[in-house]
Amino acid sequence: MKALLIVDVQNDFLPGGALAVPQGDAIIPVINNIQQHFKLIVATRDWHPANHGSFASNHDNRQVGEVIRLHGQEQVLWPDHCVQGSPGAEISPLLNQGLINNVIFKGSDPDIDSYSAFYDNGHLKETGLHAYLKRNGITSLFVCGLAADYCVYYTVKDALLLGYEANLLTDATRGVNLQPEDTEKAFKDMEKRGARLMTSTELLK
Ligand code: VGL
Ligand code: ZN
Repeated sequence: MKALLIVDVQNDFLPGGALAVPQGDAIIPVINNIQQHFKLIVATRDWHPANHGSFASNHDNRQVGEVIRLHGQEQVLWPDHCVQGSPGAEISPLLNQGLINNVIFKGSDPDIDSYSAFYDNGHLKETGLHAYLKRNGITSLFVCGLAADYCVYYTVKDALLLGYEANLLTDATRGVNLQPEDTEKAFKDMEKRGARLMTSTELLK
């Protein structure tokens, strides 16, 4: 059984948002177009408290893009984004949400970030996604959303570690590209680890 996993298509990751992914909005019609081909759809939301340790604003003399150690984990510092209850944390109103069966919230612990939809960045706690997918007999995942070089990348890596067949929908994701090649590198690494890269057109064939 297959499922579609829509990662963090939230206002703050879209043009005009606090942590806008270049051309992030281009993926929304692509995702809307494929949803009806899945019987199970799960969305994730980045869901940070205002005091989250990934926000540069919560550290003295630190800039966005710097890497620090946060409770033993390497942590890129970000602008404040997806603050719980804020408009930026809402799923984009342009995304069709009528077919979404479950929403997984992640990143709520101020002490550790959670790029992956399955675990925090230290692999210490599960989000509940794996249990939900198992309960529903899902063995194959089709992953799309934002950002290709962070939350989508970490989600696909964990999906493979957990034994799912992982498919990345390459035209339904975009990257932040703090470094210009980051998305390309993430695509290559996912493929090397066993993910299948395909476009939505190939999926619909
Ligand atoms: C993300 C950076 C910080 C993402 C979330 O959704 O890819 N990236 N928080
Ligand atoms: Zn975040």
